[in-house]
Amino acid sequence: MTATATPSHSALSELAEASFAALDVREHIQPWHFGPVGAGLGSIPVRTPITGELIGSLGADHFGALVDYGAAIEAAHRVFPQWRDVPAPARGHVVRRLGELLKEHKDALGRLVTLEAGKIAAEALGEVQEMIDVCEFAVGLSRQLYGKTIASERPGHALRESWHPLGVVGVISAFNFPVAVWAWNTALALVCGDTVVWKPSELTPLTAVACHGLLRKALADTGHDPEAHQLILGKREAGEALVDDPRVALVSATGSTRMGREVGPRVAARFGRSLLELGGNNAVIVAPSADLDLALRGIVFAAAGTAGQRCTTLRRLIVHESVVDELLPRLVAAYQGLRVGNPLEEGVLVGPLIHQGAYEGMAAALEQAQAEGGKVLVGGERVGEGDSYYVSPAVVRMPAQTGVVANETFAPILYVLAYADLDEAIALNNAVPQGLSSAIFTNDVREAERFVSAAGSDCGIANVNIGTSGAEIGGAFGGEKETGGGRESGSDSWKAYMRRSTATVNYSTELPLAQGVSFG
Ligand code: UN1
Repeated sequence: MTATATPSHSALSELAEASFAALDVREHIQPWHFGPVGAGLGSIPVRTPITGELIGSLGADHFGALVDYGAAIEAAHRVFPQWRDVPAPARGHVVRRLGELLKEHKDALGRLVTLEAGKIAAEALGEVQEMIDVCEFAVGLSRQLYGKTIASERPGHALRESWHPLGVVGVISAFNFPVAVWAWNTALALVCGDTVVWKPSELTPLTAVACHGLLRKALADTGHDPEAHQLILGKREAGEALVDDPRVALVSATGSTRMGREVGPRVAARFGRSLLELGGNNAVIVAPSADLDLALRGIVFAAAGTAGQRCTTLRRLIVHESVVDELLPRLVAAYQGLRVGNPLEEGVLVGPLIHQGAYEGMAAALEQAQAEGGKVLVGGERVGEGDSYYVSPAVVRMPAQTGVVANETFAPILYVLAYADLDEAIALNNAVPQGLSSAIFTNDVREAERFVSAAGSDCGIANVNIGTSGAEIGGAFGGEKETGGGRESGSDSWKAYMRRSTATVNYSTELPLAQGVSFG
């Protein structure tokens, strides 16, 4: 593992300002402003994990805008009836325009993602591409919000289901996918006829303001009220405003299981809906017949990519005992070749952890793993010093699936376990509280099909011969158990953003009752 030099602070603030200016959204972000630190603009700090320093600040025209979350929800609620009545294909035009703006500004927005979340450029651009993809999906969807017609048991009656807009959708998103997860929710919610209030992670407010500006520009360009999208910046209180407000019909929240444990019951207590995408503890099984070259590449991207900070990150490697001794030295060598450092620099594959807390979480997990009999084969060290937290991704051989292995530590630690037969491997895959993503590397069709069958992986995502991360937007995304059960993005996930209405229309002159009931 090699480290690269960290850039100077002022260079990064200049880059942030230039990238933000290139988006050309200044007039669409009121009441927000972005400017250099110390320009007296406001109170929301913009930091970069690249150096850990402030690279600017966000402020508002009036203090109220910073704290009046209720006013933002009220505005989204007020605009909803008018947005609901726009025909769905015309709502799709707004999302198409958003997709165009994202294509035009892909580089600048990607750079902001790198600056605020610390992702390497290739992954940041991939994240913006994921937004563009979901916009394209949503535009098509805007002409395919299909209901069902059902054969009525009564003569002269028509029975059908329609899908109607739900209302205000609250989106709570996490730092690690600061823009794509918002786009999944917002592109779908908009074509479904909902208005949106977004509470981004407090760690990534600048990318949020940038996306807010791009969407409001898309709304204005297509002749619609920009108030259909609202942004609330803040910490826990901002999320709580969405969770507790009965005007918010659906709360779609991405984050830790701990967060979801609070959000789910609170939203349910007011009979609101929630869509939860929470922690993952994803495993790859490497079977005796696996193509080890393929497996190695898949494993390294899934485990060390994004510095281990994806909900889909590979955290557990379950290797057949006949190949473990061949695979592990190759894995260790691949890890030794990973370049850790400034994510803006070409050739770097692993950027920084988001903050000190993430580093401390990783150090504590490694300590616990060793106390539970684990052996660190490579990595796990802090690279560099100061206010930024770079680490070398770690591989830890574990004697068994012990306590620490059952936890999601949001950092690049890969625990390795050996197995003797497939039943055991599948049992290990399923024996954690989380259920997001999983994969098997095998060239045996029986094993592959078994893994993706009902008796196989219990996760929302079960892959064959690819890693656990990097899902396409076309499938439904989400997981079971402590991952929260929600499904976002492709397939028929849109149904979560609409309400279903069943209509029975009697076009006869009689009034037959269902179930043959005669009354009087
Ligand atoms: C997340 O980490 O919250 O499948 C989302 C993936 C990405 C999305 C990750 N498409 O890794």
